[in-house]
Amino acid sequence: MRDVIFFERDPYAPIRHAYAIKEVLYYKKSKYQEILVVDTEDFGKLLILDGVVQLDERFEFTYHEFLAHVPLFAHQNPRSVLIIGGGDGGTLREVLKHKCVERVVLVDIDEEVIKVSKRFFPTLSSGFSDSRVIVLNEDGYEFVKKCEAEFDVVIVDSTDPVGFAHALITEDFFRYVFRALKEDGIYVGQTESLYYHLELLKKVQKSLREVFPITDLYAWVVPIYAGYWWSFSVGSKKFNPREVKRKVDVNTKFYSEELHKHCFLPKNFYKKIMSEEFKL
Ligand code: AG3
Repeated sequence: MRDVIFFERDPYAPIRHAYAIKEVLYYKKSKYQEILVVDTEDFGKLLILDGVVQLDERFEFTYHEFLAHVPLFAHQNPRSVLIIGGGDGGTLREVLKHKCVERVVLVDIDEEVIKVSKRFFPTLSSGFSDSRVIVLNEDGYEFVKKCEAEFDVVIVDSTDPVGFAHALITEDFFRYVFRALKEDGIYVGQTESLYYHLELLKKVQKSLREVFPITDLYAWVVPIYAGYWWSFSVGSKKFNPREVKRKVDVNTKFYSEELHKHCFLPKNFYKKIMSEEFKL
């Protein structure tokens, strides 16, 4: 069985991952994308959108824990959280671990992804039944445009920022996010690989600097994403995102106060790789 191979079709990475698969469990073209679920020998099930692996059951925690807990613990008292994308529920599951969170609005354009996750990924989608959660299937960009001083934390858990997800890394979008946040709010978004997408990352950081008084960058290793060293960009109105503001009382595999501090890029290194002259 080990010679049935799925080749990832990741058009934004100069390398292709190949997975030994056991079974194709689901395939459908939704209104927005091609959805594929396969079972593998080594990673458990994979969720694949338009040929790009979004998550695997074995290592998804590496991405979801850092995407969610870093901005939430950098905030003193996050009560209202917006997740854009994240239809698989992984980020939602982590956000809901915070007892102070009273309301989470999850806006994913594609309701099929949520349905598929409920069916094949129960360990990720468990949070959808929590009474604090409101799910909307609409365009995240358009949704944010309508919000004003509503959220403590905004998390963008999008597919690669191309196609319909590209709008989510524009300066216009960041201006709407800024307005949607309360006066001490924090934004975080997944911003691709530090190695392969550095130029894109620099552009995102530049746009964030135009909008937010505090911007920063952290990264963690996500073993299934090409480039591995995955970046998360932060825009903050008041809090220094490098500091942990509350007792870390959530149950996680990796995330901890120690790793919170560790995952931010050392200041001089951050400055160096963000400078225009620096190329990889
Ligand atoms: N969000 C997508 C991360 C980007 C993956 N890109 C890639 N491998 N080229 C993940 C969704 C999980 N909630």
